[in-house]
Amino acid sequence: MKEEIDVAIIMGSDSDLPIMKDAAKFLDDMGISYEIKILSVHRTPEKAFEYANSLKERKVKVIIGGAGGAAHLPGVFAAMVPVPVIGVPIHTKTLSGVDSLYSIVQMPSGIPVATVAINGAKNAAILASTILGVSNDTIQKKLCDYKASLKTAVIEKDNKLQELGYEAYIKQM
Ligand code: RP5
Repeated sequence: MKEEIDVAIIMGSDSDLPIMKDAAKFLDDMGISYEIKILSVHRTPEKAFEYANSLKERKVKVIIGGAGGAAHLPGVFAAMVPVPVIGVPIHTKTLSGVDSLYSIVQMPSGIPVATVAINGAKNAAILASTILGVSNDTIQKKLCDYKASLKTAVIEKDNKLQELGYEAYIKQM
C-alpha cells in the first residue's frame, strides 16, 4: 500500500513553483501532509493520468492544482479523482492570467473546480485546510488561530494609524 497523503499540490511547470510554494509553506505551517509535483496533462499526459489514479489509492483528501495559460490540469484531475480540487490560475505574461482563470473556472456542469484568485496559492492552501478542518479539530484550531492573528494585525495597524496620522504612517511603511 502506498503512503497516504492529505493534500496533493500539482503544477503544470516549474515556472509555476515560485507561486505554488506559498501553498506548500502554508500547509507546512499547519502541519498538514502533502506532496508537491510537476505534471502536465499536455506535456506528460500518461504520467498525469497515472498519478491521478494513484491519488485515489492513496486516499488523498484535497488536490491543489496550479496552471497557467490553457490551464487544464486542475479540471482533468477533478474529472479523475473524487475529492475537492482547488485551482490556482497562474499569472501569464501574454494575458495576465485571465486565460488561466477562465480555463480553470469555466468547468462544465458536473465537474467543478474551486477556483481562487490569480496567483492565489496561499488562499488555495487555506481553503484546503478549511476542508480538512471540518473533520480534524487540530487543523481547525490552527486555522482559527491563524485568522485571529490576521484580526490582531489589522487592529494593530489601525491603532498605529490613529497614533501617527496617515503621512507618518506611510513614511514608516
Ligand atoms: C502551463 O503552461 C504551466 O502551468 C505554466 O504555467 C505554463 C507555461 O509553462 P512553461 O512554458 O513555463 O513551462 O502548462
